[in-house]
Amino acid sequence: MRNTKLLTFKAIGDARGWLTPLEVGNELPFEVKRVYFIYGTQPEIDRGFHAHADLEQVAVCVAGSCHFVLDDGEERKTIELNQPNTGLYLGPMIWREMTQFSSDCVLVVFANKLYDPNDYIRCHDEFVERVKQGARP
Ligand code: T46
Repeated sequence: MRNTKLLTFKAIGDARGWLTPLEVGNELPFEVKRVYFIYGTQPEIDRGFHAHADLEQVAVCVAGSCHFVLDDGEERKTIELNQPNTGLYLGPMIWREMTQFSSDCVLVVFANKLYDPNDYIRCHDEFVERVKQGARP
């Protein structure tokens, strides 16, 4: 799907456990301006239901699991995140719904911009209309 990508990071293991490094310009494809964590979401709760007009993010499930339902205005697909060494790149104009959180899920999200509520498209009809009008990168 356009503007989304699964990223596989290094998992460096030894007798003590695992370490996954994320470096800007290597594993992370943009300068990071903001990091946030989502945790304590119960399995019956869904989140997201929006797209961003102009934001790049990488989401990493560092504990537990959750599903991302992705929609580029033409196709829809579901990705499960359940590994600390897997990242989901989300570019602009991708509708996302996060579902099926395990109760121990910790989602870490890296973003290339500071928080801007005006960047959110929260109406799916408006999102599809903007995709049709070519409002995609
Ligand atoms: C996204 C998905 C994956 C802030 O004050 N600063 C922030 O950086 C963020 C991300 C949120 N907030 C506030 C805004 C709301 O009052 O935190 C509250 C919850 O945010 P929201 O309802 O947007 O959370 P989700 O889980 O629906 O969506 C979040 C991100 O907002 C969004 O960019 O792509 O995770």
